[in-house]
Amino acid sequence: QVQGPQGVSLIGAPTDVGASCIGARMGPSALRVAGLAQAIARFGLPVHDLGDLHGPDNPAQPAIDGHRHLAEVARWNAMLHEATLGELRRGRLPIVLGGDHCLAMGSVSAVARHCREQGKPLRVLWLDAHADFNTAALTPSGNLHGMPMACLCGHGPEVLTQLGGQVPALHPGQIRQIGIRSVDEGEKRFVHTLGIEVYDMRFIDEMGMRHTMQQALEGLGADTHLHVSLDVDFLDPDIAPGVGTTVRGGPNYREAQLCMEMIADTGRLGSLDVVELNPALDVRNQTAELAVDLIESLFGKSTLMRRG
Ligand code: 4U7
Ligand code: MN
Ligand code: MN
Ligand code: MN
Repeated sequence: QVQGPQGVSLIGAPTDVGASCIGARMGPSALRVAGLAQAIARFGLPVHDLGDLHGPDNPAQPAIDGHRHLAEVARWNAMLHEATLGELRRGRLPIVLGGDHCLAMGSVSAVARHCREQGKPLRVLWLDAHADFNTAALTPSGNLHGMPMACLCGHGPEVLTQLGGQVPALHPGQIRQIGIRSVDEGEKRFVHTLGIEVYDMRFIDEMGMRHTMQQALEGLGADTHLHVSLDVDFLDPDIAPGVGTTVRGGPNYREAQLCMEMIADTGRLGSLDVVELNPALDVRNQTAELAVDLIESLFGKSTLMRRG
C-alpha cells in the first residue's frame, strides 16, 4: 500500500528575477487571495502555508555571457531547494507558488534528490507553452525562466545544475512536456537531440487531451512520484491573460480540466509548481482563480463528484 502525503505545504517564492517582464513576484499573493489554501483544505488535507521566502530583489540588469541575473536566480533556487526538500522529508506535498519558472530548478532538483534517497521513480510533467530548454548559447533573451529544463538535465552553469548535489538532476526519459507551442530554433534542435517526449499543441489537436494524457502517464509504477510543473502560460490566453509570455492556441478550459483530472486519477501527485502567474497583467484575478480551480481538479475534485 502506497502512503499518500501527510499534508500540503505552500511555499511562496515571490520573484521574477528569471523573466524580463516583471510582476510574477506578486503571484503568491494572488494565489492566496484566490483562496488556494481553503480550496485544498476542502479535500480534508491539512494545509500548511509556510509564507514567502525572502530573496534578492530583481536588479533589472542586462545578460552577462547569456544569463540575466545568474547570482540572484541561484540564490532563490538554493533557498527553494532547501525549503522543498524539507517539506518532502516531512512527508508533505509541496506546492511552490511562483514566481517565474526559473524556480523549477530549485523545486524539481529537490524532488529528484528526495526520490533518489527514497529509491522512488520520478516523472515530471511540464505543462507549458514553452520547452524551457534554452542554454546560454541558444537563448535569444538571456532569461533564466527559459532554461530550467536544460539546467535540470545538466546543461547550464554549475551553480544551477548542481543545486541538488547530483548532476544531472533529471534524465530526459523522466520528462513529459505538454501544451508546447513556442520553441526557439536552436532550442528545438536541442530538445530533439536529447530525445524529450513532447506532446505539442499539434499533437493535442489531432489526438485529443485524453489520448495525450494517457500516453504521458503511461508506465507509472505503484510508487512513482509525479511532479507537475504548471507554467500558467500553458493555458490559452483567452482564459488566462495574467502571464508575461502569452502564446495563442493553448488548451481551453475543458482540455485543461481533463488534463488535471487524469493526473488526479493516477493518485501519484507528489509535488507541484504553479509559476509565471503575473497579477499585473491579469483581469480581476481571473487567472489566479482559474489556477486554483485547476488545482482543485488536480487534487481530485471531479473524481469525488463521479464517485458521489
Ligand atoms: B517560460 C523564450 F525566447 N523561449 O528563452 C526565452 F521565446 O517559463 C521564452 O516558459 C521563455 O514562460 C519563456 O526567452 C519561459 C523566448
Ligand atoms: Mn511558458
Ligand atoms: Mn515555463
Ligand atoms: Mn512565461
